Amino acid sequence: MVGPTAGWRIAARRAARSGRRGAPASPTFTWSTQDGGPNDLPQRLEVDADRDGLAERIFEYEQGQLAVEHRDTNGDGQYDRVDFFDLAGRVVRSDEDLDRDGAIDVSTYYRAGRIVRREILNPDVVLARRP
Ligand SMILES: [Ca+2]
Ligand SMILES: [Ca+2]
Repeated sequence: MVGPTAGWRIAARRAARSGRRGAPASPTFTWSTQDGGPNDLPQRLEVDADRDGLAERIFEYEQGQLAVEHRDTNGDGQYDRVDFFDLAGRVVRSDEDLDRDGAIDVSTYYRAGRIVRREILNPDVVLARRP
């Protein structure tokens, strides 16, 4: 089945896989939709994998299509990674806040799943993380 319903399922499956180690098996899914009508489209999905009331992942949809995902990768309540998707559902850009100060440090651009460009916005943070 093609359309928003399929998109929802994909997002839910992805979200279910994303639970941190040790988190309860059943995350809380909170959907927001446009109007609740028969052609309703998803607008936003919040996933609280450990059920502490804070969503670790927020999926935003445009015309029923996944467009942006905000992620709290370490569960500190701050969204430190933002992925942007193309119409095929591939990541085209990832913004990362490596030192978790709320400001993006690296933007990585992808084409067809491969990195084509990386913008270093905060060289100090990025260099400090080099092995
Ligand atoms: Ca949580
Ligand atoms: Ca930062």
